[in-house]
Amino acid sequence: MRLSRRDMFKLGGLAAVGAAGLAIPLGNTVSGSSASLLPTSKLPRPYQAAFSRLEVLSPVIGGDAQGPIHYYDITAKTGAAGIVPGMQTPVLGYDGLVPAKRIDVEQGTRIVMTMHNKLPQTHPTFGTPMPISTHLHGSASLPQYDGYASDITIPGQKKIYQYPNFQAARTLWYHDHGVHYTAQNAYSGLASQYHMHDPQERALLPQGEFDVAITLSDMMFAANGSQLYDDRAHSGLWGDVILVNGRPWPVMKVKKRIYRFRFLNASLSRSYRPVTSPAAPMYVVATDGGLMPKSQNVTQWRHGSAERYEVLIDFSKFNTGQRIELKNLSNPNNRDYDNTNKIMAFDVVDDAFDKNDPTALVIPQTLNPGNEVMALTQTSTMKIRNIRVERDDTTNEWNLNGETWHDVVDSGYKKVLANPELGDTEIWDIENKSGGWFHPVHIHLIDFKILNRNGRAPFAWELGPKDVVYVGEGEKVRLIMKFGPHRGKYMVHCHNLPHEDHDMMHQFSVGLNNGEIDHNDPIDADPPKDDSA
Ligand SMILES: [Cu+2]
Repeated sequence: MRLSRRDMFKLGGLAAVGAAGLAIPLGNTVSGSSASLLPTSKLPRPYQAAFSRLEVLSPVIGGDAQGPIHYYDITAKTGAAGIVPGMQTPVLGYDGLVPAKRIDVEQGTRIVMTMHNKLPQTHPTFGTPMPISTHLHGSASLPQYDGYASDITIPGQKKIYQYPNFQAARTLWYHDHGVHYTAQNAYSGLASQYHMHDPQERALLPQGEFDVAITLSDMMFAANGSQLYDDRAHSGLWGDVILVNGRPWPVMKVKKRIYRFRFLNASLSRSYRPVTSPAAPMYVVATDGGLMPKSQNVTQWRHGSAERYEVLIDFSKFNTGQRIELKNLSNPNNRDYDNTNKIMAFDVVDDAFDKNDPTALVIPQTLNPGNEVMALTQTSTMKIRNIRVERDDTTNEWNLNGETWHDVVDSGYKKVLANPELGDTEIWDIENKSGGWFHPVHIHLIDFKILNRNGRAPFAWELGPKDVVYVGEGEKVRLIMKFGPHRGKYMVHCHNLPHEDHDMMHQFSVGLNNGEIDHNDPIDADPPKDDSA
């Protein structure tokens, strides 16, 4: 493992300096013009590719006495993607596709998804093992269908997942969560969006052509066009090529109206700070858990891995032929290269659109004032839990309160970070004393409200229901959440995936008393089946 001076400083020096918070400006270091080993002539250039929309997967439609059910049958397998012009990159994909197709569903329609693992025994590029576990991020699924990391489906098996879709409309995403190799699997393509609609969101926000999925990722390439993987002693992977829906820095044609963009940061480690140039009016309208109480005018936002922000961008005042770039101001402790300050571009066209569409030219102000999560308030009797996100410099392993997923496994999956009763509301303080890293922390099952960050108000773009919180350098974030509607064990982890895999993941239990049989045990309740037939 090659280490830069900066890494040596981080790995060796931080413990010696102490965790009191470093004032040294480690951030936004340009670590070279590129990370890929492609010849310069082959390296993708910004704004050469056309924007590509995520295709939508078609279900088999059925139902029972409780209502409609959509059935999906998906196979995780190897494939090839044309990311670098003139080259084929070996990938892993749902149905072999990168980007994988998206799932669209209406609230109240349940989904049954059969996931086949037809991957080889080892990763074709990285040589890592290929057990998978599929997590629908943003769904209050039962524990046995939540993609519990150790509930693995090995090559030759299948697992049938059930998704309830009773929650409010939101942007979800399904991605691999297999224990210790989530980073490689997601990096190679096992991820896509999942949109749940409801009548409230349909009435307020742009739909169809004007409701656009934007999955951000970053990648680096070997000379032969295959993916390079270097997580820098588990610190993170920072590619030099920014992809939007699997295309490098694409250009999208936009009409002179308001668009709704569902931004998902599917990068393993990189965080973004998107900004438009020239500035276009931007309003955040939904966060991880759906509609915010009120739309929030922003000029930029900080976007960590796995967070979703739905943003309205108004192109109505621009001229035909004008180009609006979506640039990336980045954040401290990313590794930035020549073109990682760019994401994509919008070219304004004069094409017709329906001016009677109420979402075309008017930004809605009030969205979902009655959201139950955003109505939660702290009381003096609530339990407060403190969670420290830390690194053990002797092992290069990350932990939560000094414990790792390894400790959970060693306990027979009994050890928990928290054990609220069903229906309890708690305060979680998540603290990052390190000056050298940021951690997007994801709590499964529930949506939470960010009460404050270092005692100050949350950022404007965070004023909605969340399931991932960016815990920046030296930050202490206070969250409030109500536990339910299911009992059982759920994961909590960092969503910088090399951190998660090594081994910054723990679990909490909801409503499980000591010694009680867990009928929704995430490993035993509905295990994968042989798929050789
Ligand atoms: Cu982390």
